[in-house]
Amino acid sequence: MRIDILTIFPEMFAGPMNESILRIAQERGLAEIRIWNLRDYTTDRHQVTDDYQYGGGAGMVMKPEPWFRAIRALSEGGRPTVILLSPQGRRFDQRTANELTQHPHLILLCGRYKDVDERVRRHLADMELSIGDYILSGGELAAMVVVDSVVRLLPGVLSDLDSALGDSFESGLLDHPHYTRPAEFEGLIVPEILLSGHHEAVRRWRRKEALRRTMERRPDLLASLDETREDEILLQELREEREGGVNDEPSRPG
Ligand code: 9D3
Repeated sequence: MRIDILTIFPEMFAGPMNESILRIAQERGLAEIRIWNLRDYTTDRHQVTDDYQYGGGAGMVMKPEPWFRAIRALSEGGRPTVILLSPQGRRFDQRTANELTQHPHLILLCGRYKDVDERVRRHLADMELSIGDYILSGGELAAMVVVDSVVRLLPGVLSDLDSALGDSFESGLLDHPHYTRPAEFEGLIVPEILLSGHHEAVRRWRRKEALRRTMERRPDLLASLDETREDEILLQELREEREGGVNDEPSRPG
């Protein structure tokens, strides 16, 4: 997969794109990620990318010409999928990440200032994405989020061991708690069942704890869960524990 990123702050990408999973994906030739400075596609002496908005009002708008020149230059040999990162975009989610793995060439446009000229949105972008309902200073961090979540899904990037299949959201539930050694740390113990060696009991405990967390923290996810007979039983147990007033959530020591 080829990913081109257009930005006026290319240096923001140096760290995240060259560490960990994204570095491995590139070293293995599974992803080719290129960062391009939008200023290099201006034609004026001062390499200006923004201007005042027609109609007046505070806040600058990104000029259309550099975007159009850049996309033209990066589109040789195919029709890339162009994605504008903006607060007006559809919310990016795991389903969209999965869908984007099917596109061999992505171009991500990182907006800055108040907005990009509407003609960029209407005539260059195939898709407009936001990463959530909070204000960022620009599209760069959002682009990094999208790249990270898409590239780790490409076949061959993750080891079988931490393959994306076991991930939270693939199951539609939050993850269950995890523990590692020691079995007791300053009096804090690991749930006995995890040390028991009873694989079926461990599996059931994990499913129940995943359901518990989802119920407590993200009840919206439960609404679209395709409940098995086991889930039904586990959820009933959780409701009964609630009525009994049992609260096993650890509290932060003072
Ligand atoms: C004037 C109202 N604001 C729009 C909601 C102005 C504004 C805020 C933040 C304009 C641009 C930005 C910069 N943000 C992004 O470019 C952005 C973003 C975000 O702020 N939140 C979540 N996802 C994204 S993707 C790009």
